[in-house]
Amino acid sequence: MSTGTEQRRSGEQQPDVGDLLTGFVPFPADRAAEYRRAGYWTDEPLDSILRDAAAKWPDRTAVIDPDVSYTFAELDARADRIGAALSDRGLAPGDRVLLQLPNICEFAVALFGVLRARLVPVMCLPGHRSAELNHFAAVSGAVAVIVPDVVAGFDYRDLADDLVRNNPALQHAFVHGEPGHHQSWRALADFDGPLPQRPPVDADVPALLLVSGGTTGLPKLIARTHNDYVYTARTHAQECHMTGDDVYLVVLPAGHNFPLGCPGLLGSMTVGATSVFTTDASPEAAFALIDRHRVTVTGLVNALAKVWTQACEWEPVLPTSLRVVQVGGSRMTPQEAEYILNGLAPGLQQIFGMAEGMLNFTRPGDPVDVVVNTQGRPMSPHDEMRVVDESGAEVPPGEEGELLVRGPYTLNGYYRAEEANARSFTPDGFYRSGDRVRIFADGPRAGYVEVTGRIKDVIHRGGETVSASDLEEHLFAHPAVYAAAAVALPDEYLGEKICAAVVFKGAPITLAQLNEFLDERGVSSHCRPDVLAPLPALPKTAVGKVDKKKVVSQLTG
Ligand code: OOB
Repeated sequence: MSTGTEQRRSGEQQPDVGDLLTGFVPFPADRAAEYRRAGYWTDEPLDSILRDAAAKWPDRTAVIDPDVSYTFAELDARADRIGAALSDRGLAPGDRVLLQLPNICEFAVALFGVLRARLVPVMCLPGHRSAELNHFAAVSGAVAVIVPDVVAGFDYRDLADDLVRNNPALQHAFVHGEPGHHQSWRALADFDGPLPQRPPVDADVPALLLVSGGTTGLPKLIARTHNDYVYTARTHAQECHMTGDDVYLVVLPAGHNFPLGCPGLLGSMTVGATSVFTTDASPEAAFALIDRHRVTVTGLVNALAKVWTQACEWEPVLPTSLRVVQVGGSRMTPQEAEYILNGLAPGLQQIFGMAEGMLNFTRPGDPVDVVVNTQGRPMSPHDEMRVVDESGAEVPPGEEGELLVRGPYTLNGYYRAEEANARSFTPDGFYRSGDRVRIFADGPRAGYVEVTGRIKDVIHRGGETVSASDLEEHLFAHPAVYAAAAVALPDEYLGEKICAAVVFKGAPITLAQLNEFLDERGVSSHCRPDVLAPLPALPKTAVGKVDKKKVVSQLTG
């Protein structure tokens, strides 16, 4: 099990990973030793999750989509075949591969196939387009891309052409479906040859690259090590009391940290649970699937959880087998949490997570007050959290500030991003999350976190700084409001003016009516919207969070 450690200890040569470690910031040796001592890091390669599941539960169903299903043994064998084929094509250990498949079983085959070949997948989302993909290719130096042919009217083969044209290192484009002039996935899947024999994996090197979830600028790459990601998936599944009787629905894009490893697909595998893939998140389709496969657990972003809850009022088939829904990704008010808890499933688990690592979540059995009013507590006893003010000094217990984190599965630096790293980390290695939080100091919520907004999500109106999330909470309290985003629009006199972009449940109200309501709630006059923009829906990011950058660009043309 601990081959990686032994190698480091004996000073033997590290297994070859090409240039993978260039621009990777490893865990410092003292903390790494501590995490190993505590038993968190087990020096197992990430793909051992599937190898072990196939050994323990060969005949159990691992993955299901509308077209196929594979047992753990079948998935394992398919991954080996893809791994062998990719190695045969000349892809070498440590090489990066952009992986952009939709939520289908082949996603799992590709992920594990890439890992079996000792390659490092870059986990792209189906919603990413040329700007993001070219950025990921350039930063990671990827040598290959795996895409579907056409999904939802978008031809990913054209995207592959674009990538090959712009990135000299990117030599291979594999297409699942009709390959056109690219290499076919089918040929890889049919390959009949052995996986090359290789020295053991060093579990302290990156296993995969996740993309950051920020909505400002292009996403950054986050190298997650074998040790930290195996620990995340396994521990999260345990902490959620998942068992082999559970069935997990992968409905958010599978390459996102949440449905992938929190506990998601990988966590499910660690306990022998089945994962069901779907590309259709509509309540009608999802409820039918949940019913058919008796799905017990799923992870949703806030906006989707609300849509599903609302649909429970009229859909003929209800998701009655759901034991718990995990909701995370963006701020959720207590009213929204209550709405979801009362309308969608008997259990709600709030998750405050990030691709960078750190996970907080409410636990099974937590009192309703905690489940509704907090975003949970840290996954690991070794997670270190500091809440600081603008000067970097820790605030008194229970007060708000920026969350800084460090721990056994939180990154120590973005991949190949020295400049961002100088800003995003403290000298003693804490990640500056940019999230505004409070950690409750006493009472039943003690030790639990409340996310109150983003540090930088403020509107500079005249000389005042207005918190967008505070205003959103007030907007949301109005009975006519279904969803709202407070954004800054440029203004000649004020610098920025406050715009409330609002989706109404029914007939819209006027700005004057809205401001009268805010006045009654005691919202000071400089914090009230100057403009009201009723919208049919708020634009979303690739994973389905409200995309404020897009809200602004929609409104400013
Ligand atoms: C998840 O990961 P990312 O990387 O897409 O986004 C992380 C950011 C956090 O820094 C925070 O700003 C926000 O998304 N966030 C939340 C939240 N969960 C995430 N803000 C308020 N309340 C929450 N519950 O979004 C993610 C990763 C793993 C599990 C769940 C979510």
